[in-house]
Amino acid sequence: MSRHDANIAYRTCPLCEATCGLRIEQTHTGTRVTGDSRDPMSRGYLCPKGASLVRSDEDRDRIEQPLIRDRASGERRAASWEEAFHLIDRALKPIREGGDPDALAFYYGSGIAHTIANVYYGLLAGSMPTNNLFGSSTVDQAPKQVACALMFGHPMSIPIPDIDHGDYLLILGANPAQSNGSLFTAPGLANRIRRLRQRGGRVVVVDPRRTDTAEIADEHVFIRPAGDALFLAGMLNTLFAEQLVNLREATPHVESLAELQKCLEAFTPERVAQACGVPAPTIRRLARDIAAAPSAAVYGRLGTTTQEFGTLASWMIDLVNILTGNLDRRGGVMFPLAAVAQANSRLLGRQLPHRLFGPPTRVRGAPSVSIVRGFERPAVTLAEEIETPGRGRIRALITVGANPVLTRPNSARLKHALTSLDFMVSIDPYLNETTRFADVLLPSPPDLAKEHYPATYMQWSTRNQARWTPRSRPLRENERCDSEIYLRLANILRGAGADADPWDLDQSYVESLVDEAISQEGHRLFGRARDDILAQLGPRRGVQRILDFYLRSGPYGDAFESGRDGLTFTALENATHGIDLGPLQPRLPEILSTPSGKIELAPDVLVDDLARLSEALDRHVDGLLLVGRRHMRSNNSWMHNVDSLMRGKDRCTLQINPVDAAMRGVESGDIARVSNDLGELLIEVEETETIMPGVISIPHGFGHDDPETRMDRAKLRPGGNVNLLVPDDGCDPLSGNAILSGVEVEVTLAAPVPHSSTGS
Ligand SMILES: Nc1nc2c(c(=O)[nH]1)N[C@H]1C(S)=C(S)[C@@H](COP(=O)(O)OP(=O)(O)OC[C@H]3O[C@@H](n4cnc5c(=O)[nH]c(N)nc54)[C@H](O)[C@@H]3O)O[C@H]1N2
Ligand SMILES: Nc1nc2c(c(=O)[nH]1)N[C@H]1C(S)=C(S)[C@@H](COP(=O)(O)OP(=O)(O)OC[C@H]3O[C@@H](n4cnc5c(=O)[nH]c(N)nc54)[C@H](O)[C@@H]3O)O[C@H]1N2
Ligand code: SF4
Ligand SMILES: [Mo]
Repeated sequence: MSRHDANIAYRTCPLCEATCGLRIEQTHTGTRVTGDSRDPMSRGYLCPKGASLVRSDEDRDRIEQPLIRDRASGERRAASWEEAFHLIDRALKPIREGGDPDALAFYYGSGIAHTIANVYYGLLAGSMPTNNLFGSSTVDQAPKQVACALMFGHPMSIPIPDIDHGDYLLILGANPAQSNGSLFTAPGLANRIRRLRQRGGRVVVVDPRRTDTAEIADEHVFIRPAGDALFLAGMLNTLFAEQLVNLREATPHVESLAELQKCLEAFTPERVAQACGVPAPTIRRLARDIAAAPSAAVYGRLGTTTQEFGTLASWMIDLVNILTGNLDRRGGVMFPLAAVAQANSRLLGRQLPHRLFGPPTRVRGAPSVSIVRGFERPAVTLAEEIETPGRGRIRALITVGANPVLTRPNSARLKHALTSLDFMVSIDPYLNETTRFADVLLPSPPDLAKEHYPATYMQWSTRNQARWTPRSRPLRENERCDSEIYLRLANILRGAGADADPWDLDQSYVESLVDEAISQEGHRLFGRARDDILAQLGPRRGVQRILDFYLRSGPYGDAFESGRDGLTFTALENATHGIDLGPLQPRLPEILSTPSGKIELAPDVLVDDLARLSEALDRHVDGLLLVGRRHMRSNNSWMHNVDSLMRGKDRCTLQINPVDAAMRGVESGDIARVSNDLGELLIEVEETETIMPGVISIPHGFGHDDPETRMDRAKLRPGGNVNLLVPDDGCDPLSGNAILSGVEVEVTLAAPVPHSSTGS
């Protein structure tokens, strides 16, 4: 089928990390979205969100042109793009010229990775001299990136399960049957898990909830929230004690094995069992099973990172992979090699040791970490950096694809802090709980009007592939492409003004990419003529030209050498269903860029943090511990305005074990009050045996009761905002990541279910 069939468009679904191939067909009854059966990765798989992409795009509550808010009256009005950009320029001038660069802050949300223009130009706009760079990375995966940077040298060097060839998979704190996977691009992950088992393999899920993923696994093991590092330490201890360590191919590449063994000596399975909630014999058995499996992979995700021992747990997950000889090995965990901007490859130049830690934050001295680009400050420190007077106080904020009022801990505090800003700009298609504080809201266009390439997620894909998505429809008169929005904003921030040509900045950006490559020893383009490369990049501009540059200079590219085979943007453009670049291949030692050039098994900062872990061994908890969950039909705080996804029963419920429910006098259907020192929340009770006693679960992203927003359907079923209960004063001390899991709360009856008094 040609790309140019007027009624059919193919595109990569931008809504989650699975990056499924979609087929979008205009029929006489409307638009139909199905899975692209010829996509080399997803092979026809799609989920209800992908199937609702057109509905989401056509949502009448989406903002179509810039909105300006009048501070005095609070009224909002639609404005032209020109007026909006000129207002931003005027309002930011005193901040830009005030001699305090930290007065300007950025907050990048999860929306950023789903648009290719965000990945390049959004960050370009953010490359200002401010230290106040924030984002959802530090309510999410920062600990994993910090652990991998310390062990392997680069924060993008995250080994992922080679699931299609593996014999054993241990999953901790992830529920891909609902989330479709994260830091692990493998569309239809639940089907891949089923196939692994059909091949005779084994899948074990370790989670305080018996999740949908656990339902399709061989075994489920309950674990206390934040117990993972202790549990994994017990497994590692077993591997050493029972002489099961077998590094296989990694043997010549590791450093500090003896130190590692020593620092884990105290964490015997018997010693950790009580605190992590997993019996010692189970810990030993799982360690033995992994060591004995022909190949095995341990995969941990959100539940293992958004907790007080996030970096330790992330480290230990890969230690189990390494010590059982499963790193960089078929069927184990492997490092992908993406076609575009694989930042950790020596093919793209000498890999210098990565500077991971930046200056600590101003108010509480929390770490800032370089995990994507620039040093990111922990999201949990955003409110205090706005509230606390002095040099460096945030006075202006730019948010991009983010809704931190609902997604960041201590929502009430952030909401209040936002009212004290001098100026706020948001780039987002919705007037939501956060963007309603913006003085100017710039709407990103709907997905079908966007070009796309999932550059970020291909760095964590279980098979190497490349797939380009052209616009499925042209931009409408009022719409501006993301590239233009960011480039104009970047011009303003640089002092070039609202009228400067955005494409001049694009030109100088591409020139800087070429200059960097040709001057970097070891890069495929080292020593090449700048003009020759720029000429070959030809008349394209924007993300297409940047992608052409990265593809051609990347590991599969033609290196701009005539007559040489290799990937180019043109080749990709012609491949309607994408280009399959094959299964993952071993990358040791090419991937390593630590100071020693080896895998650092026992980095000092991690070993030192074990003292904190030891203190958790004897901790006693009185209350219930809160964890989250995700549902296939939701997407963090957004997509709750799409009817087709919101059908069915309420999903924002309090899941509680019947034993705990009985002790607190609540039952299914009651409205419970969930509370702690920080706040309280009223929410419907759902009793279920699938949750561990002592633990409750509430999903995040709800609480759509703010009358100032424009998400009318979401408001009909607002749900409660769990982040009213999650404190922002703590964080994982190594990565600065938020602690979302394991927050202590109490549950009491607020209002009984109407029928309970009649005894039904
Ligand atoms: N308690 C608790 N809190 C959590 C979590 C949890 O599990 N429990 N999960 C955490 C995690 S993992 C994350 S990633 C964060 C997410 O936190 P956020 O990134 O703050 O939240 P999202 O709801 O994903 O916000 C995405 C925003 O992008 C906008 N958007 C959609 N499409 C586009 C587009 O094309 N362009 C632009 N510019 N914007 C777009 C949406 O309207 C929405 O406002 O939440 C975190 N918060
Ligand atoms: N449908 C849908 N898909 C999504 C999203 C969405 O909102 N909806 N969000 C996207 C985003 S931003 C992300 S980051 C990914 C996340 O993808 P996943 O990592 O799969 O996230 P969750 O589905 O929240 O699963 C986390 C699991 O951790 C468990 N857990 C909580 N605390 C602990 C703990 O201390 N230890 C252990 N072992 N487990 C624990 C929870 O019970 C839950 O089952 O999903 C992405 N995909
Ligand atoms: S799984 Fe993710 S990428 Fe695939 S269709 Fe659903 S939302 Fe889109
Ligand atoms: Mo996330």
